[in-house]
Amino acid sequence: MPFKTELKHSDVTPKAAFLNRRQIIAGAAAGVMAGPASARALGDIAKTSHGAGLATTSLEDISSYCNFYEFGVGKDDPPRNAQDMVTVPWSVEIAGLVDRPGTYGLEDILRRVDLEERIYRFRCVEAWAMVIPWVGFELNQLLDMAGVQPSAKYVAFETAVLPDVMEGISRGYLDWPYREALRMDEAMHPLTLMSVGIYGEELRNQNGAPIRLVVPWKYGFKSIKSVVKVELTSKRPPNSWNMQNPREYGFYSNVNPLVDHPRWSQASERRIGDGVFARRHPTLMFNGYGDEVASLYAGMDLTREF
Ligand SMILES: Nc1nc2c(c(=O)[nH]1)N[C@H]1C(S)=C(S)[C@@H](COP(=O)(O)O)O[C@H]1N2
Ligand SMILES: [Mo]
Repeated sequence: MPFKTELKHSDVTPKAAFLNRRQIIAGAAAGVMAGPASARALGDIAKTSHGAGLATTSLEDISSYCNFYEFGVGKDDPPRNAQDMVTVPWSVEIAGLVDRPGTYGLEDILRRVDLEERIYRFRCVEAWAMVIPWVGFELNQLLDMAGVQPSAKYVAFETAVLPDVMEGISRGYLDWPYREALRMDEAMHPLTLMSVGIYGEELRNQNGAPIRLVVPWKYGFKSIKSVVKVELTSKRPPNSWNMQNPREYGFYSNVNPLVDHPRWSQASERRIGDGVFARRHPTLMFNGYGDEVASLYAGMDLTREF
């Protein structure tokens, strides 16, 4: 667990403030409180050294240039269309090969995990990139809470299906719910986060409120938003983009400059916020996290298992 010591911080106030805020909201008329107008600060979370030195993308860009197909296919559709999604209260069902299956309330989860801020590179399969200061906790903490059984080999995730507020649900470009999955070693890896905030604020709806996955060495579509279900399985689960177009989107989706998308190069990327005419940057193998994760794929042919 290479980041554990590096990331330890003793300030527990922010978490308490965050929990308290969610409870107050839950007790009030939730719908009235939802939306970006309320500041929804997570509190004064201590910065860690993870990602120090990377220039972060502005919150303005992170929250206005989004992919969240439940709310439309345009980058500016989610910020416009996601605001009616009610995220308090929220719970996550944990099912399948675990000792303690059940429905876990988000407040309960947050009370039991270590919240941290980590700055990660984020790379979309469409060859744009950001640097995002996430607030979250390691997925392995949630899995330990549920008690993973030895027969579990994969972790599957599902996004909420809310047809009343998600205009994309009635349209057929993806088979809902949005689904993603990780191999067990990927899911247990200390880099893999469940995020609940960005820049010290609760996640905005368009970024996957109130809880989403973040897997920084993989293309962005693996980082599934607004998660309501986590299922431990023995067989490899389907994932939405692979179901939609298996030729273009694989299961692993590791960032790899040497394996092009069938319709465009992955050798370079555009940084959101740089302006359209700015110089492109070379794509880094595993999005720059190779030292931490390359060993997970030793012996695999990454041009076939893309
Ligand atoms: N449920 C759901 N999760 C999703 C998506 C989506 O359409 N639906 N899009 C994915 C893609 S393609 C990307 S690049 C990231 C974008 O995250 P961001 O908008 O917070 O930057 O979310 C991922 N998670
Ligand atoms: Mo993406």
